[in-house]
Amino acid sequence: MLNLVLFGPPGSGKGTQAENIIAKYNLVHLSTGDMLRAEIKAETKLGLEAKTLMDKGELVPDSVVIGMIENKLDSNKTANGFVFDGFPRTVKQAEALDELLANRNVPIRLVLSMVVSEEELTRRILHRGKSSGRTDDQDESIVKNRVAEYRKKTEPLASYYQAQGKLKEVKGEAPVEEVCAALCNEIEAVKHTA
Ligand code: B4P
Repeated sequence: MLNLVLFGPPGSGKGTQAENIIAKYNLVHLSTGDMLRAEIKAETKLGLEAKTLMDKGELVPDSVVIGMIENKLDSNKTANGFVFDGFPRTVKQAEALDELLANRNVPIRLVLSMVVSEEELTRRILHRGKSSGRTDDQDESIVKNRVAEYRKKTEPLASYYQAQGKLKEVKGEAPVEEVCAALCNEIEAVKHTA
């Protein structure tokens, strides 16, 4: 099973590149952001609670996203592998994911980290905000808070995965096709390893 994590700050290209990678390698896309937005759209209790936090640019509680991921792993038992997009975002989430995957004997093979400057992240997200309808994409102070949450709670995961020898960095400011090619080079290097 080819399990990959797409890692990087908001706006670094995780969702964009996940689409390319799942199509090329026939994998299942697990985006916690998309799952939360689906809950918001369906106006579930979970969605309404998540919306309050997401609209401020804050992370939702670990237990919520871990539960969502566990359900998806169980409902996709025959998948070739998963692309985790926007998950894990805290050390607690990363530890939970390692445990869920260890119980299923299908560990993470590669963590692809996309490096993009703060200026470019803000530019991309505010640009997307003109058409995405996402309230968290439309206000510069919310975008800055999302990046600050990333620096404080998510960036420490880089050393967590570095210590496992799974982290590979890719320059994320090139055109989408070039970033995709760089990510695929890294995937090809691990694809046939155990
Ligand atoms: P996400 O949905 O994960 O939001 P994101 O980080 O902005 O998405 P992404 O990074 O995938 O967007 P992309 O760069 O592809 O999370 C939203 C919120 O949900 C979080 O703030 C949090 O509140 C909550 N949440 C989600 N998961 C959670 C978790 N695990 N724990 C707790 N809370 C969680 O796209 C950005 C733009 O850049 C696009 O317009 C794209 O077209 C453009 N772009 C991409 N690549 C480009 C390139 N190479 N060149 C030019 N433009 C590019």
